[in-house]
Amino acid sequence: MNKIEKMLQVYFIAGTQDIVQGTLFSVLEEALQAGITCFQFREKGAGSLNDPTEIEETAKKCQELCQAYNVPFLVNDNVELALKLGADGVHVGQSDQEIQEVLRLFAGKIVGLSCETAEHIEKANQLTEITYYGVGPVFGTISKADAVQPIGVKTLDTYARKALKPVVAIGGISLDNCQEVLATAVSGISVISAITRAESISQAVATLMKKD
Ligand code: TZP
Ligand code: MG
Repeated sequence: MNKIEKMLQVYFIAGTQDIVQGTLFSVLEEALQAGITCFQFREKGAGSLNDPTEIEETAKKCQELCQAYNVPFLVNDNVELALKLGADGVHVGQSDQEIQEVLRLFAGKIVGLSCETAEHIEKANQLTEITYYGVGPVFGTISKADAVQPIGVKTLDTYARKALKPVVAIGGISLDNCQEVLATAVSGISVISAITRAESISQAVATLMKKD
């Protein structure tokens, strides 16, 4: 397993809108203590913060927590914020800022791209600088209102085999279904609710961890 594959093992994504118990910081700290391998700050959707200063301060505090645990800190979509904070990288979707431009701005840093179709994977395969692909949604999700139709584990496996970069699976992954996801060609799993809504964050992280 290389460094990027290791980073993708238990990839936690969250913003303040995802928190049902405690605060984003308390949940993130507990997840870091439990051994998450990457964190993406994603302040987005219903209930998310609007004030840019508040968003920046929240992101900065998350970044400091990640630094204390030596875990990569990535920012979703907001390229400007990621650059301002000196984040370890950025994760963008197909309809966010043009990927070629993002790669130019984040040369030498981590750049993740969401891929939902075989065409997305084929196009991404032509851009050697992309670090990893986020593929899904694998299952139905409660955390993204505009998520596209789930692809299921079989298609996930097909896409992960087509991919020339490590793949992290996303969307509706739970403690009950994670083993079938881990049995595919993915390097790891990314989750929001499986951690933010966990009864025990430490047990959740341990269950989601791919055994090597
Ligand atoms: N992109 C595709 S599904 C999704 C995102 C950000 C949400 C994943 O959240 P959950 O709670 O792990 O299904
Ligand atoms: Mg996006």
